[in-house]
Amino acid sequence: MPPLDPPAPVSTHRVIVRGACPHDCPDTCALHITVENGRAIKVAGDPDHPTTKGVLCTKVARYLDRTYSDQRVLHPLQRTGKKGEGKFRRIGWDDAVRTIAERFKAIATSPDGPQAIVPYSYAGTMGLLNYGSMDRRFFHKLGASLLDRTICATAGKAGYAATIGASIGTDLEQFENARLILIWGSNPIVSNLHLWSRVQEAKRRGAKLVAIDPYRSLTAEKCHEHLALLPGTDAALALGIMNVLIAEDLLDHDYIANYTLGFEALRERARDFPPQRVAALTGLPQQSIVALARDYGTIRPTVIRLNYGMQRHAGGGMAIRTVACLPALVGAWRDPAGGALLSSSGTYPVNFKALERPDLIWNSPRTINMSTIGEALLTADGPPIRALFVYNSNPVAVAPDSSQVVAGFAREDLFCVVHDVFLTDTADYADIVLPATTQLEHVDVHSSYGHLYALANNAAIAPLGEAKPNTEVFRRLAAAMGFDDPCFRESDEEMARSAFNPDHPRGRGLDWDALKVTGWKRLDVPSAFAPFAEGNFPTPSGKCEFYSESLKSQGLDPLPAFTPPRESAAANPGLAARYPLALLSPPARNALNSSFANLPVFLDAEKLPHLEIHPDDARSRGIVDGENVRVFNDRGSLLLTARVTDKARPGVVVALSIWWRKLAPDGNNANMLTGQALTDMGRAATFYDVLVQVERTPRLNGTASGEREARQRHDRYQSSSS
Ligand SMILES: Nc1nc2c(c(=O)[nH]1)N[C@H]1C(S)=C(S)[C@@H](COP(=O)(O)OP(=O)(O)OC[C@H]3O[C@@H](n4cnc5c(=O)[nH]c(N)nc54)[C@H](O)[C@@H]3O)O[C@H]1N2
Ligand SMILES: Nc1nc2c(c(=O)[nH]1)N[C@H]1C(S)=C(S)[C@@H](COP(=O)(O)OP(=O)(O)OC[C@H]3O[C@@H](n4cnc5c(=O)[nH]c(N)nc54)[C@H](O)[C@@H]3O)O[C@H]1N2
Ligand code: SF4
Ligand SMILES: [Mo]
Repeated sequence: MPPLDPPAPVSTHRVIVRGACPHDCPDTCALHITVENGRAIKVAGDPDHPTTKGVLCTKVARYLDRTYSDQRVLHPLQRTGKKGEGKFRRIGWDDAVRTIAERFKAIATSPDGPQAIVPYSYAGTMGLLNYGSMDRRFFHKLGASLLDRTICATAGKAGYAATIGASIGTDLEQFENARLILIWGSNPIVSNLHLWSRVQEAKRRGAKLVAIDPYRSLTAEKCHEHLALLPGTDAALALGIMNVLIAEDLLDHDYIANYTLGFEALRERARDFPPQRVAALTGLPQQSIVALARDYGTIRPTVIRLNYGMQRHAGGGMAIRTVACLPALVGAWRDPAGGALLSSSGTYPVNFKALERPDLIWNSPRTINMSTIGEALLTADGPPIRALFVYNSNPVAVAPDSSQVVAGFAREDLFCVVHDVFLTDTADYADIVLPATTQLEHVDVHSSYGHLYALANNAAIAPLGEAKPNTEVFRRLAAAMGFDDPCFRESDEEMARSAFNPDHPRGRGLDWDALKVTGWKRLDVPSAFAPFAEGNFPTPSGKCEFYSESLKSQGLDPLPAFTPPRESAAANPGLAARYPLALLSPPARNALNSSFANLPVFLDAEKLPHLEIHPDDARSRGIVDGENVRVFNDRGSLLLTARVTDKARPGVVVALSIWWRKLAPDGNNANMLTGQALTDMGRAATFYDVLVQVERTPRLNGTASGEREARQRHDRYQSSSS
């Protein structure tokens, strides 16, 4: 086997470089990149890494298509057309950096001040350096507005923390030892492949799999049972399970007495949720609820894979909090293969203070919520947003309520910089576009939110064209702004060395110089990690909190509770009369949010954006399979091709996402229909709390013209990229 050393950027022989997948996926695979004469020729999973096991998803198995795509942006660009047109001319890096620094200085010294400048970034790359380090330092020193990064997970994170204390849960590697696995608001075949292989192993060993999802996802299809509840009713189901566990005394009294807080109050609350009522709230048969509770109360070990799908609703935080109470009631945490997993990110001792340097903040800046960027661009409280710097994100495609988002980005008086690998929907609105490196071209260090290994990503090849990593862009901008703190001169290697806190018990032995040679290392936790076998919850009380004083102090219900979706017949019957169908837009298999959705791996497989609709809902609207339909609500409308299928339960329609707007037949995607209302906890987006109506459309009738339109858009896009 060839040597596994970080190579010189150009080498004359073949080497394998150790890397890590940077995408927003819980699996954070360990990569082997084969490089020959300075060119990457193969990207494979590390066969020795215990969760990757040599397997990559189809997207990243074709990573070279991304890195060497002829659609890459390889030089800085300046806008020549109107906002949104995507017309640019090539400029030099010095020019680009000077232009940005001059605009930022002018805004910072104007009466509006530096808070009129806003960073906008999310998890385009999850490497700790390129996710958040030099960029944060730069904006803190500048005095820019802070960004609340709420687009994905903050409702669930807050809900889980209210019960458990931190994002710590069952080890992915233990799932194969479980006997009952509830896959709850999660679609691992699509979004967590390496957990799915453990679940399949458990199935082979005789475990029972239950999917809880309004949609018969690829995963639900492969489970023994599928409970297709109404969207946003998970907390009611969990309270119904509790009701049965208590009524039939299927509890672990000893665990409850020693390691939980507030059981008596919870018992009272659960009394309000008898199976009959829960059946009405969730749309599930009463006997399924009782049977599930009996299984949950008697089969050991039992584990729940929760994912973020179920928290994109008004009551999303409380839904996760409520489900997270279940394992303690039955003592499931006693077993390493029991308990629950939402995210493992809280297990890592990441040294955010060292990376991001919040001590550089000098002006108590305001915070802009990324989930309401449309509103913020049009009507911010305080100084108007005059400049936006977008990186690691594609808000014009992914942020809710596209009409407002697009109107905001189209403001001619907004100075917008976009740093990306491709000319995304967002880049089309930029004044300056900067070329970003892909993971093969830069160094980074990784935690994960699905397993328990730290990983190193060595640069496998030299940057293509004039592409630069995020860290280098902000280093250059800091220099141009005259920021002279030594922290702005730190190299990526120096920052990588400070990424983990070595004094933390779980961080022992996490040394960058060793990590970049070995590629990955497990956190210092036992191989049979059972974090809460004997309590030790990282909550204020040290117990699993059925009753939460901290929720109460925030004005929230201190007990698990059920809040119906904001857009539902229960909460808003008038709206539901006009728009009777709930729309879900969860991830499509061959894209990662909007990443990869411009590449052949996605477009060849998905072809056109679809709407999955139940035969009953289609029939009553006269819709036949393959026909184009208009999906609409008060926020906007979208053209999709109908797929009549009972995968969508009656009353629910599904549009797998996230399409690039400019590659879709009508130039829109599902976020035309999503709204900017926020969740109960964590100020997060409510992407799946959406009501719509669907009708046959006279426009674009027949898939052929839809496909032709899509192809024309695609060709226009290809010829516009540099
Ligand atoms: N291939 C691929 N993988 C991905 C992504 C991707 O885009 N593509 N995205 C990544 C990211 S950023 C994230 S956050 C994760 C998301 O990972 P998941 O949370 O697994 O993804 P989702 O598809 O959002 O949600 C999973 C399921 O939740 C269901 N769901 C929706 N509403 C409800 C509800 O109210 N209750 C219940 N019980 N279920 C509900 C959806 O129908 C869907 O099948 O995946 C990551 N992995
Ligand atoms: N309708 C609907 N909308 C959704 C969701 C949904 O399920 N339905 N899911 C939501 C969720 S869970 C999430 S997490 C968000 C995701 O939203 P985003 O975080 O915006 O994710 P992506 O769409 O993948 O866009 C990431 C961008 O970062 C770029 N990028 C990658 N690496 C780098 C780098 O090193 N440097 C720079 N500068 N750029 C880089 C990529 O090319 C890509 O254009 O979308 C949300 N939006
Ligand atoms: S996207 Fe997820 S499954 Fe695919 S290679 Fe990356 S970490 Fe692994
Ligand atoms: Mo996400």
